[in-house]
Amino acid sequence: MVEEIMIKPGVFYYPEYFNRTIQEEVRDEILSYANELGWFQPTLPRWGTPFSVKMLNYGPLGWVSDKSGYRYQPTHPENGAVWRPFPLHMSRVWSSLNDGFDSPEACLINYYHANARMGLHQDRDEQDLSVPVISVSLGDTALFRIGTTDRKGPTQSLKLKSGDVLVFGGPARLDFHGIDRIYPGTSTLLPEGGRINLTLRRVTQSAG
Ligand code: MD6
Ligand code: FE
Repeated sequence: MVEEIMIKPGVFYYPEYFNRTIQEEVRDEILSYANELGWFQPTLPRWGTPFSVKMLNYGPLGWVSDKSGYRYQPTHPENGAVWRPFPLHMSRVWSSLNDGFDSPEACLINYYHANARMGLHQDRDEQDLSVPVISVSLGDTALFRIGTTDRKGPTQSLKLKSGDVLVFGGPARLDFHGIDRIYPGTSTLLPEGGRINLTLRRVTQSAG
């Protein structure tokens, strides 16, 4: 039994969608991956200011950001390695919750230490904005904020806990959102604490 809560039209929240065993499997895969390839440090276009989160990707395309801008590419920006394929549980959550949409092409992994955050932004680097983004949270609880397509519009907040899944699409696909803070010590999943968020996306135009 999975509980589904509509936050607003297009945004659906599934608390503890991944049980502890699955969370541990995904965690172990990510930690071995990070150990092999290393996280990359994204920076803001133009200024080159580092983000407070570190990143990696799974899948044929990965989201990267550096001085030349935001884009999707098949390789790690710091060492040229090809991204690993999607973990089984990530492919499964897409088939279950995004049934009928073309397969995902990218899975961005964000790692937050206790003081990291993510400013309000829109996800608009994908060609096909009709396909929802699916987000999975692991580790410490985070305060997620979601607004409207107007950066200054009203916002609502939601605490995302380890194992929680969010489907973000429909009329909300271009709504501004971000992570205001992490609550340190709220989960035992990650050996060094902090939070990992994975977002699965369709990047190129779906056929038909
Ligand atoms: C995070 N999430 O939870 C950041 N983007 O760490 C996102 O930026 C996000 O949760 C698009 C759709 C769902 C998300
Ligand atoms: Fe986002």
